[in-house]
Amino acid sequence: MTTTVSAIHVLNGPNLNRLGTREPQVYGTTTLGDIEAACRDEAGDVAIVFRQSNSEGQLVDWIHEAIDARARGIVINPAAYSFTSVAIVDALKMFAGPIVEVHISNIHRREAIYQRSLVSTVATGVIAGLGGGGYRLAVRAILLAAA
Ligand code: CA2
Repeated sequence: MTTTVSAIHVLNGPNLNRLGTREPQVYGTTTLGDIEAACRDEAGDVAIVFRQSNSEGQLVDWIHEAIDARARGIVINPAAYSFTSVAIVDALKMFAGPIVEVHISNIHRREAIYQRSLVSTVATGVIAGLGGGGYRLAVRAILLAAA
C-alpha cells in the first residue's frame, strides 16, 4: 500500500517577489527563487507548494487550499500583512497543522510598525532575522513536527 504524504505550503506576501533587488543590508541578496530552491532541497521527497502574491485575498484563498488539501504544514511570510491582516489570521486559525511564520529580517530590531505581528498570535512558531535561511529551518521544523 502506498501512502501519500501531503505537501508543505510555503506562502509569501507582498513585495517578496522583488527580493534581492533592493535593501540588501536588511534583506540580503537572496532571491525568492533561491529560497524556493532551498525549501525544495530541505523537503527532499516531500512536495512543496511555493507561492507569492501581492494580494491579501489571494493569500487567504491559498490558506483555504492548504486546509482543504490537509497540508503537512504552512510556512508563511505574510510580509506587510503580518501587521494588518485579520483575514489572514482568521484563515490560519482554521488550519489544524503546524504554522511557521518566517521573516527574513529581525522585525523586533526594526521600526515600531514592524514589531507587532498579528500572525504571530496564531503561528506555532516564528523565525525572524536569519535571512532566507529561515525558510529552510521552517521547512525542517514542519518535517520534525509531523515525524
Ligand atoms: O523580513 C521580512 O521577511 C518581512 O516580512 C519583509 C516585509 C516587511 O514588511 C516585514 O516587516 C518583514 C517586506 C518585504 C519587502 O520586500 C522586499 C522587496 C525587495 C527587496 C527587499 C525587500
